[in-house]
Order: sequence, then structure tokens, then C-alpha cells
Amino acid sequence: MIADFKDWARSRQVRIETSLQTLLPSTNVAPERLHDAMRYCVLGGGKRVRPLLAFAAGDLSNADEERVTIAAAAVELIHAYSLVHDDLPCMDNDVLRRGKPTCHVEYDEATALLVGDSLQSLAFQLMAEYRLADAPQTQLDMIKRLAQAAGSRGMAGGQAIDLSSVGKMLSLPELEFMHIHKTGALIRAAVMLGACCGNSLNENQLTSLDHFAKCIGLAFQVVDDVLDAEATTATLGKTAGKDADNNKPTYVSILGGGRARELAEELRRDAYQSLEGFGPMAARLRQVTDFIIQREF
Ligand code: GRG
Repeated sequence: MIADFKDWARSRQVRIETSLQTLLPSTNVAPERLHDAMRYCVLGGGKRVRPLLAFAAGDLSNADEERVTIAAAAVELIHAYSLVHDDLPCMDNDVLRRGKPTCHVEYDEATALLVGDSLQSLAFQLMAEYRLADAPQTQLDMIKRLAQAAGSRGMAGGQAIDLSSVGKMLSLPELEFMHIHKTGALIRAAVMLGACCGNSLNENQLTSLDHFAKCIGLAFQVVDDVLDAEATTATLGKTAGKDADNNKPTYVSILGGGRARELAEELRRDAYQSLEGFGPMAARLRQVTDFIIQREF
């Protein structure tokens, strides 16, 4: 019997928070204001879904938790950078994130740009600085995987498609293509990097895990769209109803809320199926999947 999910998740969230506190530059070091802003955007908020996925995936390969923590921190830094840049006036132009004023509101636009740049650089510095895998080639592959996930054929590319789709009617496959990149790529990287910190998985296992990660990446976005349409700003800690206000195509605008929830359930079933070959070692991944589908913010 594995310990309660809430206790496990809490302990991993504390672990990642503590590590990020240490890994981020101190506010006593110049340039103090930039470092202060970086810490403001990363610490003390967020569900830490991507680190939870990395820790849970690490169970499949008996990964060392210290190694997973660094890989998970790197992914979380990239995620935090993406939120800071996404909130800028030239992108989504939002004023509230994680229940606080967004970076450019609290500091200024130039600082927000530099925070994003610096968080992304720090992520790759960590990936190169710490030993994450026994074989150097595995570690290089991990760095490449994260770079691809963050770049123009991953998250940044998905964001470009998102920006160009405002006011347009997308087909379901087009919407899926956008989200596989914008949201899915980094979630997929979190899962695969967590597993790569441990013993090598065989090709079949890697393929199954990658399929699992694709399913939950999409499910995460479907649920995000439902919450954006149905939850309140107070619950979400970010402005609710933004997608409709910005005339953005979403799973809810294309399918309706009910069908979008059904799609999230279908993706959960598909994700569960991909984990069958891993047996009880995938128990945590199943729990994080449930958390992603059932979350309320
Ligand atoms: C600027 C290159 C660049 C990319 C931005 C991820 C992204 C691309 C934009 C975020 C906009 C958004 C709300 C996307 C929907 C899915 C998503 C990533 C939600 C936020 O992630 P959570 O819910 O946030 O994990 P917390 O705050 O819990 O970490």
C-alpha cells in the first residue's frame, strides 16, 4: 500500500520549493532587482504539476530523488519563464498570476523579459552542472530533450500558433496540434526526464511512457480550458474567462463543456492503458493523472 497521495505530493512540493530557493540567485547578489523578480515569479506558488510528474516517472526507473529534483527544477524554471512571458502585454496581457500581480505589473516589462530569459538560462545551467544520469550521453540526450520541448518545435512554437489563432476558428486537429506543442511538450519532457534519471528503460517502455505523457499533456489543457470557462478568478489565481474574452479557440468553444470533460476522461483512460506494462511501479503516475483531471484550479 503506497502512502496517501496528498502527503506524497505535499512532500515533493516542499522538496522542489526548498531546492528552487537554493538554486535561484540570492537577492543579495547583483543585479538584486532582477534576482528579486526571478524569485517572485518562481517561489511560493503553483501546483508544481511538472515536478510531481517527474518524481512519479522516476519511480519507473528507480531514479535517485536528488537527480530528479534537479531535472524537475529545470522544467519548473522553464515553465515559470513561459508564464512570465505569456503574461506580457505583447502576448496575453494579464495582470494576475498565482494570485499575485504578474511580473511586469509588479516590476516592469523589461524586467519581466529578463526574468524569463534568465530562468531559461538557469534551467539549462542546472541540467549541465549536476550529474543527472550515469552515462554522459544520457545526460546530453536529456538536455537536448528539454531544449526541443522549450523551443520553436515545442512550447515556443505552440505559443506562436496560439497567438496567430486569436479570432480564428480552428478544427479539432489544429487545436490539438497547438496544445501538443504549447502545453504538452514541457509536460512530456517532465515525464521523460524524471524517468531518464534512473535505470534505462527499454524501447517499448519509452514508447509507452511517451504516449502516456502525450495523453496527460492534452488532458491537462482540456481541463485548463474547462476551468477557464467555469471556475472563478479567485479559485484559479489568474483571470478566469480570458480565452472567451480574447476570442481564442478552446476545447470548450469547439466541443462545449460537457464533451470537453468527456474528452479529458477518454484521455485519462488512454493514459492509464499506456501504463499497464509498468504495473504497481506506475501507481504514482496514475495518481498524478487523476490529480490533473480532477483539479479545481
Ligand atoms: C511565452 C514561450 C512562451 C510560452 C508560453 C505555457 C504557455 C506558453 C503559456 C501559458 C498560458 C496558459 C494559461 C496555458 C494553459 C496551460 C498552462 C500552461 C497553464 C498554467 O500551468 P499550471 O496550471 O500553472 O501548471 P501553475 O501556476 O500551477 O504552475
